[in-house]
This record gives sequence, C-alpha cells and structure tokens, in this order.
Amino acid sequence: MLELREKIKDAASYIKKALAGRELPQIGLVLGSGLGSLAEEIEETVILDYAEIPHFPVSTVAGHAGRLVIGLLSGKRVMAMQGRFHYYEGYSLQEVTFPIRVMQALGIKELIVTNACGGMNPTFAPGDLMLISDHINFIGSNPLIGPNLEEFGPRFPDMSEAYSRRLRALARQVAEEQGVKLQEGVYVPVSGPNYCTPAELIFLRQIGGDAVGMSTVPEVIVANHGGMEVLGIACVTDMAIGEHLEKLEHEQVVAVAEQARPRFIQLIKGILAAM
Ligand code: R1P
Repeated sequence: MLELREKIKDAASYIKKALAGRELPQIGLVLGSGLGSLAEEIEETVILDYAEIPHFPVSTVAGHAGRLVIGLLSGKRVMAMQGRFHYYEGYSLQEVTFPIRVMQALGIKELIVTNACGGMNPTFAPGDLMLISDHINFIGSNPLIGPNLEEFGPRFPDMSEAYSRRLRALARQVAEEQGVKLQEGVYVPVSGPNYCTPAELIFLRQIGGDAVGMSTVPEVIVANHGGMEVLGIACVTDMAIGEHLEKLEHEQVVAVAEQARPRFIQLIKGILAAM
C-alpha cells in the first residue's frame, strides 16, 4: 500500500501537470454546503473532477459538487474545493483532509474554509455570516493521529491561533466597508450525520460554542499543522437552540446557504482582493 506522503505527492504532481505551466495557486478555498457556486466566479479556470485526481476521495453529499476549480478570483490565484469530505461519509479524517495536504504540497500558505452551520448563539439569525474566531474539536477524532508526517509539520502543533488574527481583522474590515453584517464566534463540529438533540445543543452552548456543524475543524487542524494561515467563514443556516429546537432537513440548510450567496460571494471576493 502506498504511504500517505506518496499519495499526496502523486495528487500534487497530477494537478501541476494539469496546470500545464501556469502559475501555482496561492490561496486554498474550501466551499461548504450550498456555498459551492462561489467557484463559478473564478476565471481562467482549470477544473478537475475529484474522481480523476489520484487518491482523491469523492464527494457524496448533496450541495457538494466534487471538483477542484483552479483559477483567478479577485486577482488572486486560488484553488477551490467545490465540495468537501466529511467524517460521517465514512472517510477517515486523513482522507477528509487529504486535499489540504495536497494544497500544502503545492505551496499554498493561506486557506479560507467555509461551511453551513447551526446557530447556537441566540443573537444570530438564519442567513447570518459568522467569522470563526476559534473552535472546539468535538468530532471525536483528530486527523493527526498516526505517525507524524515530519516534513509537513510537528508532532505537537500549536493551536493558539488556529484562525489567523491578521486574516480575521482583514475580514472584519472588509465586511465593515461592504456593510455586510458579520457575526463572530466559536464553531463546534460533531461527527454527524444526525443533527443534534436538544440536550446535546444545550451542552455544546454551555461549553462555549456559538455554532455547530459537522466539518471544517479537521481541515483547519491539518492546515495549522502545515503552517498555513487560516480564515473561517460560516453561514448560519438554521437556529440550533436546544431549548426550542425545530425540525431540520439538509435541503433547508442548502436553501438558506444559497440565499446568503450574494453577500457571501461579495465578502469572500473582497477579502481575497485585500489579502
Ligand atoms: C448538514 O446539513 C450538512 O451541512 C453542513 C454540515 O457539516 C453537514 O455536512 O455542511 P458543511 O459543513 O460541509 O458546509
């Protein structure tokens, strides 16, 4: 069986070859549920289906297209994942974060992660965008478990600034200039795939969470291990308040994320321009 580092190398060389001499991307983008259409704004694209890239997992969730879109957005060379992988799909967290390793191997040093999440902070409303200030890893595992890839990062990586202070300040500034309301808070991922029970949500709020989801943190941990600067923007698609919880379906999550799309796209483009 090929080792993880060999698989990363294979995938990175495949992408390099597909870029056929063009400059390599500088900034990685992970697009969450219902937010993938941002990739349609990218110009001069090279588009690769996950299925054609060696060792890449394949997206199985509605609202996650399953392709890499590489090109120019706001004048920056980006590599966008139109569709991400989740632990609940049955992938290991190493598989979930494989594309982040490939980004690292391609020389990407800045990563913007996005997601659709449930708002646990009662001051939030569906459709709000939330700057992720920090996270509590409640997914039940960690992508760095196993032999450490020394050439990618240290055994015991620091997590004191998992979400870059500099990029957060930049995002706040751009949101203010654009007049876009930007909430801020702590994101807590659970494994899923079921949505949380009222008692679970009361607990997650009590331990300091503002938003709950099923993704993002494994990618952020790996990116930090690899020394990348990370910015996280979540779209609050529903209220996840234990004391008065309503029924929720994924279609609703995707639909609300799609409604927030114009503000989301404007904000990300503005941030990229300022990066
Ligand atoms: C649930 O509706 C799905 O939406 C969110 C959850 O994590 C889960 O996958 O998707 P993203 O986090 O990928 O945006």
